[in-house]
Amino acid sequence: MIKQWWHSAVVYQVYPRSFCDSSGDGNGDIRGIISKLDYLEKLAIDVIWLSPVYLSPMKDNGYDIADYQAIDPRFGNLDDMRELINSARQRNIGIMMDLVLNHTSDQHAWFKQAQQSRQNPYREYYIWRDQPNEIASIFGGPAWQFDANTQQYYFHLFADAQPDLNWENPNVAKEIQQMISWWIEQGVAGFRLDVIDLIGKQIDQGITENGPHLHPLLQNLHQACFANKQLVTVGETWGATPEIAKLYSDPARQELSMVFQFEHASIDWHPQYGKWQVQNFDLVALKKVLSKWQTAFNGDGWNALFWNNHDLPRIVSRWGNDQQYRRRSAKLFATLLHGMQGTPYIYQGEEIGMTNVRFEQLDDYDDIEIKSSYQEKVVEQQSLSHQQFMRGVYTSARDNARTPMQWDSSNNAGFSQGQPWLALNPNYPEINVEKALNDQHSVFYHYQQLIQLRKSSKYSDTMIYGKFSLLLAEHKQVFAYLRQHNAQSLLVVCNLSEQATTISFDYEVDDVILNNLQQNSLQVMQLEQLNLAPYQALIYALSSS
Ligand code: TEU
Repeated sequence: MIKQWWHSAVVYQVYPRSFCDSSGDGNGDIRGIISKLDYLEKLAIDVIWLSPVYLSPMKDNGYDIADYQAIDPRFGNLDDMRELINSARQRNIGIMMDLVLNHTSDQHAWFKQAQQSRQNPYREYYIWRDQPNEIASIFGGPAWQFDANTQQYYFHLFADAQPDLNWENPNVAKEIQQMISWWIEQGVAGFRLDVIDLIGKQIDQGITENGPHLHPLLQNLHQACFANKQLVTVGETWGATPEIAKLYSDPARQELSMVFQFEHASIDWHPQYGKWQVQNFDLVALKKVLSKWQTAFNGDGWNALFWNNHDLPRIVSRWGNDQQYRRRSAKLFATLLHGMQGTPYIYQGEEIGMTNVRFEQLDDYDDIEIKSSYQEKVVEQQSLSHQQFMRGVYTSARDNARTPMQWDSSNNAGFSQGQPWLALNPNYPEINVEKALNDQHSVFYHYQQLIQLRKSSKYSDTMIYGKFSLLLAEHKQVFAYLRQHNAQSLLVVCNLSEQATTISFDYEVDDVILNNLQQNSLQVMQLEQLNLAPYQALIYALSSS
């Protein structure tokens, strides 16, 4: 495998509206991010994935872009952005921009033009039909909105304020390529491509995901923008199987560096109600899915590793224990993920073990997906009761990840001097960055150690390139695996349960590299009888003899 700089990189996702507000308007901003670069440098991440900061009416928090080459005034301006890129670069941190290429905002100049008349040159930048078909919007309701002025329907896979671009029109690709090249000139390190698996759609055949034009479009994009530039690119692909992921990330095909697959992230979703009614967590199924992805590539693809992002609930609340074992289970999930092969992504607040939130009222939430799904499932179809839906919100809603970052125990957790756009999680006096930094056993320092192990230890090559093999595949509590590279073997052992358990391996320990419990190493040296405490996580170096 040809080594790439991003194989050993760790990415940190910033959701700008909720990260740090320097202006006091209640919204995080770019200068706020600049003020926290020292913190991110201390964590030792390499790349910041910046969720959208472009001009936007914020119907979907910036995933509805009105101008790809302007910064929304809530977040600052282009000078702030350039300063962020430069200040980050001085700390060897690259900026990964979020490209939303499937759709724009209905406030984008292209769409405003397109709405003028059927003859407008921008009309074909979007998708229009006289009659809607049966395709539904991912946010609920039909994917079609009637435009009274021109008497046709336009297509939108997300909110009606997010019209889909028509990628069958070569002018769309051309404009997008110019825009991307402009961002590359500004010095960014790479891109995350939002719902990229939707751009090859064939509406009239009812195909939205993985359409026939998808890979040719990406190859053109690569050639026009990414080739020979040492950028990192990651596609968001909800519909990827390992075979499909290879099409994107096989270096020989020149498309993307890697993709986010969501098989593990939707493993407990209900067949009918999806995330609004989750099913019991099944560890054996999770092990199966993740080890399938770990062993799918042999240099012809690369994994993106993540538990969290701005669309997913907090992992410590989801499959860990965010009460009695919060710190320990947060460290466990970190160990499990960072021990695997691929590029790890950390979502803001994950590194201090931030948890899901429980607001009383639906109105306390902001997310358009919550509102439109409520409208569809509770009000219109009446397939879920209000209480059932609220339970779904508490386990799975996107706002769980979007409450403001908890910096300290002062007013508004040090996030803002003003009125935050979304309420804070009331647990911020207990869970915050200041506390974490003052405690050498905090979740933060566990993440820091994992990053250090990957990037600058004698185990780096094994952490990055080691071959993965799952152990104890059928064990109902323990997730254990080996990573092997040349003569070196690492063993990762995690007890994902509230019960202690004893397991046995036929290996000899050379060293205990990481333990999320404060314990004398001698207590865990004997692998033929290894007693694991609830949520205990360990990484061993094994003897090669
Ligand atoms: O997400 C894609 C997407 O499909 C999500 O909306 C997902 O289905 C949902 O959260 C799970 O229930 C991307 C962005 O990450 C998301 O924030 C945007 O809302 C969406 O695209 C539209 O741009």
